[in-house]
Amino acid sequence: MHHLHQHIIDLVYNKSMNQSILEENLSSLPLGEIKYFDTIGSTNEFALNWAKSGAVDNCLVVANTQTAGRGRLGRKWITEPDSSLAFSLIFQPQPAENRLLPLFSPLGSLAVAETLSGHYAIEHVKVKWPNDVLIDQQKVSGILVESSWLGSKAQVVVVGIGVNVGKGSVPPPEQVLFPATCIETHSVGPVDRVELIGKILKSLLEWRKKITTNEFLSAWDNYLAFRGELVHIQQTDNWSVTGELLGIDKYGNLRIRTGQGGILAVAFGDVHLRPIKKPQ
Ligand code: BT5
Repeated sequence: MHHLHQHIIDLVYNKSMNQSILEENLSSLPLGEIKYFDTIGSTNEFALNWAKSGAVDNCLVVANTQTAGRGRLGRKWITEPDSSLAFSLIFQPQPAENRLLPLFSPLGSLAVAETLSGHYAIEHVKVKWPNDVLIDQQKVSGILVESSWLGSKAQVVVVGIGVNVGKGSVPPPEQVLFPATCIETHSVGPVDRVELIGKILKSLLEWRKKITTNEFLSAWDNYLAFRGELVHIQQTDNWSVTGELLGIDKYGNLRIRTGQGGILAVAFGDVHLRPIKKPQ
């Protein structure tokens, strides 16, 4: 019953998203073509295929709900209808960007973090390296960057962003590995998804121009969660490390001070980062 009630609230406030509303509201941004779907498997999957059949730089795929939304490593991303934002932006990387592919996920998380704190006055917005945006240590957004390659060059980079907007978007605790939240739990009033995507995209496209600069890195570094804290990083296989989280370097690697006092750079890849609670 509670869920139904919430669904109706989400419908009333957030439903107004469709092809023409998006085109109209995003017309001031330097985007390519926009494709909106009420239901889709995964916007990232669609974007990768679309790129193969001619989508140009900055084309955008948006969906109201995804039936096979994906996270990293075959994990799932849950996109509830009418209350979530799910979209993918297609980039054809410039040569300079091709050397900095690991920074595209930070590009997405910076845009989301900056939008939430700058435009929606939400406090305690942080980025959990490498790709989650947190509010009060709970996940509000996830970013999945996928690319298709020609030889050693990425031909296409797809930046996929999922954001929990209304309360109906938050998956039940048993379906998530890390606590989840949504924007409207923390914002003053209801949040319009079309307005939100416009603000995120504006920030993202602006920061893309600066992806090679220190300004970009320090803006991103400012949002880094767990700095100075003890964290545990686990890679898929047998490798893991525990140490103090120091920050990121110019390639987007995470810097960790290990127990032995050495400093380690952990590459963005398939990693899990967890804070370690200090004894009281
Ligand atoms: C991510 O992966 O966080 C990347 C999510 C990217 C989603 C976007 S939506 C548009 C585009 N199209 C796609 O198909 N994907 C992208 P990862 O770090 O692997 O986290 C996945 C984990 O987050 C899951 O295993 C769950 O534990 C949790 N999770 C799933 N849905 C969630 C949600 N709505 N809110 C919070 N946590 C969620």
